[in-house]
Amino acid sequence: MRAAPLYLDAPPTVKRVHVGPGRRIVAISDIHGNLAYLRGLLERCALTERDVIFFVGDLLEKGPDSLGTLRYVMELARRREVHTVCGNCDFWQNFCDLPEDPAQNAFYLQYLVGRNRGWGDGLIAQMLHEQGIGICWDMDLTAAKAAVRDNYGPELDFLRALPHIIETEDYTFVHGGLAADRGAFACMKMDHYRTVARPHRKWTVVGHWPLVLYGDDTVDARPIVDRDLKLISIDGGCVLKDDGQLNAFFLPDMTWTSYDRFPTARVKTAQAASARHYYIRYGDNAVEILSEDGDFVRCRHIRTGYVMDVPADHILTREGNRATVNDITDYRLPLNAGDEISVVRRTSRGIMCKKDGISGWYDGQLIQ
Ligand SMILES: [Mn+2]
Repeated sequence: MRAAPLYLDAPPTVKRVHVGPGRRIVAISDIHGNLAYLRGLLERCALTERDVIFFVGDLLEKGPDSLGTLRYVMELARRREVHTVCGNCDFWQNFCDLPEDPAQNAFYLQYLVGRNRGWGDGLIAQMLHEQGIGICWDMDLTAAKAAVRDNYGPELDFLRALPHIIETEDYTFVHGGLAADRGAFACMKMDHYRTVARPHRKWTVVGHWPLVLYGDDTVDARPIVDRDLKLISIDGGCVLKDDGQLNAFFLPDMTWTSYDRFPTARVKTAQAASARHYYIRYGDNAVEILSEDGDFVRCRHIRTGYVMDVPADHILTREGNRATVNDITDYRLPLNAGDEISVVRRTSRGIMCKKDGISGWYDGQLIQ
């Protein structure tokens, strides 16, 4: 396939897919290079020959293995019916396909050397490592582009062919949201789409915006089915959130399953939900540190004034008593004795855990 750069304000490309009756659709979004989660999730889906898989964008970036994930999805698409929409982290053909431009080169250099602002090596960096090409500020980007172009033809072709929107008889799949008049990039990177979307004629499945960010005072990664908007939002925060999960949503049944890496255990004693709790999250995470006590710090959330004890290693940046913190809640999960939880982390003040997609704390002992 010849060079086909994606221009961000170009109209989105639409692919039409005929699914036919009686088949199960499996929708998965935002894998972000987490191949282990994808494998674990697909195992949990118990796929049959008649299933159709729709990847709803952001296969790549931020997670540990973008190249491996891309190759895995390409291989899966040879064996099964698989359709993939392009997410805002997926159009890396542009590294090779865009005309030479100093500003663009500066962006790619920053991305490569800065390891995607600290998230880690992404697709192009992995390809360059595989080719033995060093990444540094004075690297030869023209030579690097040629090496990627020459050695990754099938991978680049796969990315070039990704549509931004897929329409079936009954459903629409788009990574961010529908904004055709604003161009392809807007459809891929539509933040908090559910808060701006208008009702859809057809059920529309989106990823991109981690579900937990729609939550108010709890951390809830379960898919949202909004019947007024006919909108299904499925990004479980895989990779982006420390305790995130990869969701698979099944149509037409409107059921789902999920996968994460955390071991499960049963709780010995019941506990009631905390009466008051809050979720400090990305984008609204400025706090004042009030006091420090061992491996916890007492923080006051600047915008709301809410006071919460936070594990000290959740501090992302700090200047004096002002800090930003990684996503954290103080929600005490309502649990019955014998309930199964996923153990995210043990701390000196209880267990950070999840139950049925909701994150919180458990104060008691686990059944050994
Ligand atoms: Mn995205």
